[in-house]
Amino acid sequence: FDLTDDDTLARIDEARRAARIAPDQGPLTVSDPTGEKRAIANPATGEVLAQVLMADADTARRAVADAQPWDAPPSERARVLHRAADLYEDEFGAIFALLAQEAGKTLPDAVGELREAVDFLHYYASEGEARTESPRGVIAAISPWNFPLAIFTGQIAAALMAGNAVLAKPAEQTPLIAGLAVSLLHKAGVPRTALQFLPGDGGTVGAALTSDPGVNGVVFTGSTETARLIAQSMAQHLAPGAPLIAETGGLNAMIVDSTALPEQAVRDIVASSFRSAGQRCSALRCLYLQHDVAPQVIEMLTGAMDELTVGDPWPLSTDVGPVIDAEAQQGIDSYLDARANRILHRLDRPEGGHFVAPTLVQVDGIADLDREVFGPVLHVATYRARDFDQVITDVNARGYGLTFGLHTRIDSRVQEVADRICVGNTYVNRNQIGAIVGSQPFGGEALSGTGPKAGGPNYLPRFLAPQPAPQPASQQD
Ligand code: TXE
Repeated sequence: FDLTDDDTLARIDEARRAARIAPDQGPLTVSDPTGEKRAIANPATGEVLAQVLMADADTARRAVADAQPWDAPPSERARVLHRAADLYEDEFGAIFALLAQEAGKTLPDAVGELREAVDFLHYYASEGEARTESPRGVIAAISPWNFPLAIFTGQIAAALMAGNAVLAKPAEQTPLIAGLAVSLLHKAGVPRTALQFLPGDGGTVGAALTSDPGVNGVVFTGSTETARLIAQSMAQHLAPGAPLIAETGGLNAMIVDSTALPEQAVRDIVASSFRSAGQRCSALRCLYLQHDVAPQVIEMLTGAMDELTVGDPWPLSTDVGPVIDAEAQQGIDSYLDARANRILHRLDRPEGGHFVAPTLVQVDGIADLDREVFGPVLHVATYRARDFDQVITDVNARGYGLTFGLHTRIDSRVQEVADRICVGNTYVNRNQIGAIVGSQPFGGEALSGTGPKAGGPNYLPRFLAPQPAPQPASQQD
């Protein structure tokens, strides 16, 4: 989608206006599902989009009992997933409408997300076609709301392509877009017993899945705290060896040194911190500016922030949409209230909706960040040239390991950072934004995840049963 082309924009607008939301979508496969309805509201306007039946623990247990691995040759599974990718593209209007209305995504973010979901389907289909190992069996896929299509689809596509049965539990906030994805996968030919859809609460459906001995592995993306709970539950209830493939949060830093090109750095800082309203696990949270360029960069940065339009993500002019819900908004507000005397710059907040205005907060360093603030809040520290090594040490010591950015024109510094920084993804002189399926696999280290990286060659094999160790050749005389 070329968003600079007026005809394309008109076509998108017409398609998303025509999209109809299924009013009461719920679990798609279990017969007579039980649970309670939940109102799903647009985070920018408060408008209720649908009442969705959220599965309960009993429904989740019945889904596990019904699950059957996808017993088709890999070439057939690949064909179906490629076809699903085509169906996703055909449904762009409904997908963009839901990404805006349910998840608060601007159109450029929604386009990027659809692209990523489609790429995951094609990539895992191609990666898995030649694999002959057996599936693990039944995989629970538990996903967050911030990439409700791309992460949701990526997890499912890898697990399905390996031949597993998948129980897909989307985040509480985004069951509509996830339900649309599952219905497109079914339409493409994924059997309903191999892909079941279980919208529901983490503490009930998520917990029921991760403690059901019928589950053979869990793929999870979300917060580090939830990953810990899931690991504990699996250790207690699942067979030994059932894998947990987890991608979790980050406290991502960037260094801008005095040789960096300031215009480029500022453009990348704004994109890395405020795009998707800062609700990306890869987002820049702590910016280190070399002391002598700090005043200039901060002035340019506050100027660039003033150019951002914050508001309902539906109009094309919006750069920063809402955060996901009232709880997220209140959490960020109280975090900022407690740091009111350290705020360097803050935009105005639009009326209504769950908006948080992009904000700069002064800190001494990453050690001051006591948690991941999942919103458009950027912390800024300065450092002196002689302390460069210490900055890297501090970032590593903070314990997360997802992304790191560096703006410099000194080649030896790039190598030094690459050798020392402990993160999954490093970005040099460009914006620190997520994955490119197939060419830039994405995933974290330490508190940020277990690996392997999504969108890379080591991911899908984790969904296959380990091969028995080769027997030593017997001695024959
Ligand atoms: O997470 P939560 P959220 C991270 C990001 C941030 C978080 C935001 O850094 O920290 O995700 O997503 C379910 N047993 N990443 O707030 O609350 C819950 O219902 C089983 C990292 O949604 O952890 C939801 O479906 N499941 C990233 C899912 O877990 C439970 C990319 C996530 O919820 C549960 C995107 C329980 N006890 C976001 N409790 C990356 N590293 O790639 C909750 N859930």
